[in-house]
Amino acid sequence: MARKIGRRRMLAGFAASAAAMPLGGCDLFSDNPTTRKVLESAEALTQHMQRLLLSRHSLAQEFTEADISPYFKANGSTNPDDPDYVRLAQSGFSDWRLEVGGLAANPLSLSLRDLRAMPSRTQITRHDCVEGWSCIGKWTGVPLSHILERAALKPGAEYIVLYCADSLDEAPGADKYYESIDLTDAFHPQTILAYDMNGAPLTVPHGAPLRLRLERQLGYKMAKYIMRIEAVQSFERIAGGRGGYWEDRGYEWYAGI
Ligand SMILES: Nc1nc2c(c(=O)[nH]1)N[C@H]1C(S)=C(S)[C@@H](COP(=O)(O)O)O[C@H]1N2
Ligand SMILES: [Mo]
Repeated sequence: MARKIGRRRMLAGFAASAAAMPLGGCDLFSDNPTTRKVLESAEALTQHMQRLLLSRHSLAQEFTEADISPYFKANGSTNPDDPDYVRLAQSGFSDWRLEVGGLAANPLSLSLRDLRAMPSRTQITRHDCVEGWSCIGKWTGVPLSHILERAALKPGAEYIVLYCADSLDEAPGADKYYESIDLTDAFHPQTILAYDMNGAPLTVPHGAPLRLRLERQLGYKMAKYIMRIEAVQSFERIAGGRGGYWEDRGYEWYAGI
């Protein structure tokens, strides 16, 4: 009991001091360096606590066929207009290849048929979007660990970057969608490159021909329309330098749930 009150007091104290901070509402995600530091250290703490409390390797909850959502919302890009992508989609992705490179001793170029011939994993999981909706779906694909083992990562590789075909920004030459994850998440058993959803090939709205499933993090981490993956030591010099399309626009890099 004493503990509960202590915690409540602490939270009340935190709320009071947060309220006292000289912030206009919209400053929260602005360039205010103090704000950024506070947010970044809070993010680091969340990541650290989650990994202490739940093991780095614990599994996200899996569901049954009966739990699958009858309607699964499609979000973000749902129909990329990139000319190369449109051409690949028109021929049923028969000419599409997943390029695997960067810090890899054995770079790969894999067709959908190659991926479908690899070991697969199927999982029924809940997708949580940062916007506040969730849907349950069944996903089948190749464990990313299998591909990375085949590619033989070189020493120094710390992150896997996933490059997508689409952009959410219509300006010519705009940044394309991309994401990055660390090797702990890349080798997690539920981290798969999915080509099937609910027992059928992935549709364009949901990321055809290949999308990431990363079940311990929020939806925006799960890159759709993947064209290329790269092992890197740092993502500082890629696009905005924060490790993802939405991260470059203020979202957290580690979006643990
Ligand atoms: N390439 C790409 N991947 C993306 C997005 C996007 O716009 N482009 N949106 C993200 C967001 S915010 C979510 S919630 C999920 C949506 O996946 P869904 O369309 O299958 O629901 O994809 C994520 N991956
Ligand atoms: Mo999302």
